[in-house]
Amino acid sequence: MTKNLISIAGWDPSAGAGVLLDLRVFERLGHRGFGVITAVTAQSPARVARVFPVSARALAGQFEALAEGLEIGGIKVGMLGTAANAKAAARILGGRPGLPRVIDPVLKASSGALLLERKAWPRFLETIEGRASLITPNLAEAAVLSGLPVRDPAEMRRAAEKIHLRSGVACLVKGGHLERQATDVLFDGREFSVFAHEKLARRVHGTGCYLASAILGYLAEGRPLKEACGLAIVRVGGAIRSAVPAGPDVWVFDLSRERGRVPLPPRTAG
Ligand code: PXL
Repeated sequence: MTKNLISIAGWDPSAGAGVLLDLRVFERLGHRGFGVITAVTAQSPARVARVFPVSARALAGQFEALAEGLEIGGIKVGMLGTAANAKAAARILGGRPGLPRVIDPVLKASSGALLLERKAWPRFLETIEGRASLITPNLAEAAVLSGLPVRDPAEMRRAAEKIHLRSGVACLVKGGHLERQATDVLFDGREFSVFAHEKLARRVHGTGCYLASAILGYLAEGRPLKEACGLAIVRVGGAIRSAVPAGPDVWVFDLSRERGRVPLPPRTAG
């Protein structure tokens, strides 16, 4: 069941997000993790100070060399930095149609730094069209990608549907920033699934990276999309409870404190 999973994402030296976090999540779920860097960031858990994107050639070159000798079991895409890198990542995803592929459309850090240059935003869904199993925007990202206001579960449904319509990719809109209850809404192209969970009053750096990586880990095990999303959402809740403080109003995951695998229900068919 162990698969080789690749994270195509940014380098966060504080290890709270990006490739460094993704690999630990993959390994926590029993997989092997590999990384292709899209951008180097200078940051602390609280703030992204600078972003230094790598060239699209460097991105493609890393992947090609890695893929030569590796049987790939799934790909996660996170921060991309530039429009050219978004295209390079889309080309990679398009070349592996049978694989589980999860895109976390990272646009901006909570502290405001751009993690994808703004000129790539309007065509992002076109760029990735039909090339992934799932896209996982938060409320702000869903609003940018759909062009609709996204403030409550009804608006999340409309945005998920529009993002799917424009991209041909199933969409999980994450409601961690909703005011009261945290609710995530999945639209798979046919039906909606709503995942309601407790809102934990903690701002944990890297939550989106953790969730997308965990979903990929469960998809790579052969679980259906809805089940993979549900399991990953529960898993992230546990990880948030094990997080540790890393400054004023910011927490970070500490995977060494997450004991064992979260017990899983038996695999369902489909
Ligand atoms: O959480 C978004 C994110 C993703 N990837 C990298 C980041 C951040 C936020 O800081 O640095 C590399």
